[in-house]
Amino acid sequence: MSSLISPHGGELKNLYVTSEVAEQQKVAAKDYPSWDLSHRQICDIELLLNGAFSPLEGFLGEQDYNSVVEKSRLTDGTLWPMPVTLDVDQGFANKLSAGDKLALRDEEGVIIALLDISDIWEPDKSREAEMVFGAADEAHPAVDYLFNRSGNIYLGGKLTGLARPSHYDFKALRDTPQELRARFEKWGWKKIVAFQTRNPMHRAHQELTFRAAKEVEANLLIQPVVGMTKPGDIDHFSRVRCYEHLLKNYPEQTTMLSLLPLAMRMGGPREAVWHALIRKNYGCTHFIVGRDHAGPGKNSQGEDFYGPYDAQDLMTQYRDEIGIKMVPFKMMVYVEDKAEYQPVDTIKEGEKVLNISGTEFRRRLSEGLEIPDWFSYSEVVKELRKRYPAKHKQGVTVFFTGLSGSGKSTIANALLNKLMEMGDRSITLLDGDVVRKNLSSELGFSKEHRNLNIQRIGYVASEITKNGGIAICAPIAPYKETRRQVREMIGAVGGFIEIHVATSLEVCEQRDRKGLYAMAREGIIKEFTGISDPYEAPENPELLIDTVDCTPDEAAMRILLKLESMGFIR
Ligand code: PPS
Repeated sequence: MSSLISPHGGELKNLYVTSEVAEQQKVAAKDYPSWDLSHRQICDIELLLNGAFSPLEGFLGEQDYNSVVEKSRLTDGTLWPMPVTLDVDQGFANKLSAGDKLALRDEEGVIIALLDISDIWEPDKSREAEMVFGAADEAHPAVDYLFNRSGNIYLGGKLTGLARPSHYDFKALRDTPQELRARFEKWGWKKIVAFQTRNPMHRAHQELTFRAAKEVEANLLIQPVVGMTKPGDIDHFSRVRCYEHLLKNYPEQTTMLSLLPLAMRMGGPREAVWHALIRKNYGCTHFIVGRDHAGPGKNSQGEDFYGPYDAQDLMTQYRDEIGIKMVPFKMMVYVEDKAEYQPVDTIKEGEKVLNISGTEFRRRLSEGLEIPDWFSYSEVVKELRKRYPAKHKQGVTVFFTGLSGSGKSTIANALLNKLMEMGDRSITLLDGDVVRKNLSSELGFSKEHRNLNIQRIGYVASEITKNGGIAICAPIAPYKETRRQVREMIGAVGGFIEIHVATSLEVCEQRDRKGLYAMAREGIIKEFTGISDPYEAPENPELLIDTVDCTPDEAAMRILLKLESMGFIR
């Protein structure tokens, strides 16, 4: 463990021990209790160990935690706005005592660090939510995480770093604070303005960073977050490819791209101060804070959690002690007559301003509509179109539900053939009977087994959908809650349409193609849907079909038209 003092950014912690010591410690650690780190904890630990969270030397103890929550300061008075804590569940904590050593492992089981446990306590999560994020409202991603995903007990203590968390992607763009400081020194960069982002960068962002760098006559560091961002954000793989395209449009040798494996909390003003301190540790002298920095969106009342410039105000409050200068920016808008971007507060009366919101941008991507050059570079748009293809190129699941003998399989088969005839997507049919012969051959018809069966179908369909194919599922799927879960899982990766084949029980029983209803009535088959087991009809299916008044061919055509009207085929 060491500290480094350099002209870039002040004292820097390094919590790693040498590789020889690490090997010895790993052997000893075999006898310690061990904790598998969550993704967020791995992000936090990486930045603790490499000094990006200097002056912290581990996860906060109880007193420091209380002080940070209440005052944005460590107990020694140092400015630190964000609690960085190790949460575990009560059952695990019961086995630990202060003074114990704990081995901390990554997802592959590698010991990343040892924690010398100094504190074990149960935090008041509501107070943390109120004081740090401004509200105990689960619409805030960090509050949701705090209440629903993080453990109830916190462990504090100093860390000893044994191994770097591994990354297999974009290795050339990942730097520790020490490495980045060394690079600045080598390149002769004295003043560095950092830009933080969790979104793809378009022309407005480029103009903003250009202006910031010019204003303070500094080099520019684009340092996007690639750890955890707001749920629903564009994945970092696509974003980094976009940044790489954008980088070509900056003057040579002025700008650098480096990735930050931070787990954001979306904590607005406090998070801005935290981001600034992290950038100071990376050796930057200036930090851009724009509109709604690290904003979490709307609260459960539909109002913004923070004001658009609250983050700038808080940064101003700590101006004299933070050790890095803020470069504040207003929102940039495109002035059509001047064909250039300008801060919104400099627009003169009568000037025509153009803007495409994030929502509108996503709509245009999903409809395959034009995205103008003034908004973004064509290479960036191309990259995003690859990741977010227009609806007619996206995957989709057509999910049938209905009683046994209602006609699901026949219609599904007709639909399969019609789609095959069109020939532009790969199509998979997951028919109820067929699935039960293969994927779910060991399952029966209890509620538990039926749910498992539907979840398996949903999982396979979601993989097909995610990869751009069409999955046609035709199980009975009698339970509403399971269907809802499947819809949610698939909806997150592509299209989902539910079709209720609503042929009545009387008609199904009259047809009794397989003779199962007769056997169910006689009690030979138990738990038979509609007879001795419930069927919960969907309330809002995308389509309802009764096979009494249409042929399989007509039914399949109605589904094709539905898919067309929803944009999934054209
Ligand atoms: S479920 O509830 O969705 O898991 O059912 P599923 O896998 O779609 O059922 C497939 C076929 O199993 C036959 N079968 C039964 N259905 C309902 N209840 C009981 N107890 C039962 N036992 C066997 C039935 O023929 C289903 O086929 P379909 O194609 O729906 O007629």
